[in-house]
Amino acid sequence: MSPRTFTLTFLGDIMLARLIDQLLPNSTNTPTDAHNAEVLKSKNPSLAEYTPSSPWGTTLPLLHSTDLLTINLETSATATSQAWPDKKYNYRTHPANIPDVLHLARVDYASLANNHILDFCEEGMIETIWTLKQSKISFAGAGESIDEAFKPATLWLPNPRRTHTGMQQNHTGHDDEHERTSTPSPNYAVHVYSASDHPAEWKNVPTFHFIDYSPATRTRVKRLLTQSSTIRPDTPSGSSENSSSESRSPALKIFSVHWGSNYKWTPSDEIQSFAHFLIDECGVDIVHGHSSHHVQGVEIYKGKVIIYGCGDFVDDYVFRKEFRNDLGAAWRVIVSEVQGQNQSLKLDRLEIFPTRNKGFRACMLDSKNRDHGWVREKIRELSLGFGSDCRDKLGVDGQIIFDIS
Ligand SMILES: *[C@@H]1O[C@H](CO)[C@@H](O)[C@H](O)[C@H]1NC(C)=O
Ligand SMILES: *[C@@H]1O[C@H](CO)[C@@H](O)[C@H](O)[C@H]1NC(C)=O
Ligand SMILES: *[C@@H]1O[C@H](CO)[C@@H](O)[C@H](O)[C@H]1NC(C)=O
Ligand SMILES: CC(=O)N[C@H]1CO[C@H](CO)[C@@H](O)[C@@H]1O
Repeated sequence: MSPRTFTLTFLGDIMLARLIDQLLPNSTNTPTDAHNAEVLKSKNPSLAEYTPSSPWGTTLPLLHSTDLLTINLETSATATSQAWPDKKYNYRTHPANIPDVLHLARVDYASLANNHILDFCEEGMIETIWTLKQSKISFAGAGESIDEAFKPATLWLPNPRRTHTGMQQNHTGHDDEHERTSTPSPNYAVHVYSASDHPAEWKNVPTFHFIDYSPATRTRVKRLLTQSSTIRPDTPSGSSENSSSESRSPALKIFSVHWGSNYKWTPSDEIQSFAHFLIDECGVDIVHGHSSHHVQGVEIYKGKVIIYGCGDFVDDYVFRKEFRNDLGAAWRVIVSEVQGQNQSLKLDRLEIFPTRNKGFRACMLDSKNRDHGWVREKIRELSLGFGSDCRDKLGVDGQIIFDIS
């Protein structure tokens, strides 16, 4: 039997508040935004047809073809109106938008450790969490309890939530249907943690996973990632293994992290050092970094991958030409089974699909498009700063490819 491969797709900020909240069918009661949205719609009639699938623009076929989809949810989802005081931007989207919008893209996991989850105080955070629970979307980074905020979410490959087989077979021409159906294939557990290094003010909220770059954080994070690394008993239905799953480590550990200053091309030394620490000492396989609002570089490090900044995927932010914060990407990691070994996956490559947020919609960029070239050049230049280079040739779908192992 040829080894199975799986794909995991990572997106940066999904910001559904303010104008996007007003354009969606369910909106919070925010008169200024409502007025601004009306003005925009009168100038741009196509916005009148904005639906829950609109934020995903033309990216849905790509998102639907992945085995696991992880996003940073850059807003609270609440109808409460008690805003966190003295904060410049307080984001909320109507909770009724969450199941519609996130299910349309088949989001599996939403990272909640970011600088907006508490924008409408703890009440707004709790409502966001209930909304995700009701929508059956996994999360970490904030919770109703400390445990829920800090412990990882457990996801599975193949993904039991996908209606298709949830895997891409590598058709080498000699794969054997009979063998595949008679031998039960293992399920692989994937743990996803989330944390944020800002705002500093929220470090005292016990159910918000705050990190800094101190030795104390390292000690705590290492304990968390190495001690909670056994699989929780919420195994998917149809999973045949039992006793062994209790003590076994997950096949992949993902650390989703909202870090660094906005609008900086290069992460600080302490961020890079922390990323290496996550891989060297905590067993992390994929670092999913976000917050910068524009793409940053990639570092291939000891057979693992660090995405320092995904860029924004969809939002209503002011356009800054210098940073091209309208450009982003879908980041897809391809993993494959290690033959001859049990319960083990290795990272094969990272594929980056450049996107542009246009009219509050994420759109795939064609490889002939100038903006595609811009993203490609930027990621290449920034990644070379970490000693990591992509292939000269794009993939068949125009994706930028970094080989991992
Ligand atoms: C959300 O919007 C839809 C369509 O306008 C409406 O039918 C539904 O009642 C709204 N839900 C809530 C909770 O307001
Ligand atoms: C399929 O597997 C072969 C051999 O392991 C490898 O050379 C090839 O690149 C794989 N193809 C894809 C699409 O992953
Ligand atoms: C794989 O699992 C089987 C049955 O549990 C065991 O006999 C075998 O030694 C394992 N192989 C490796 C390489 O761990
Ligand atoms: C397939 C398998 O591992 N079955 C085990 C499930 O757990 C019970 C009790 O711990 C074992 O007796 C089975 O062998």
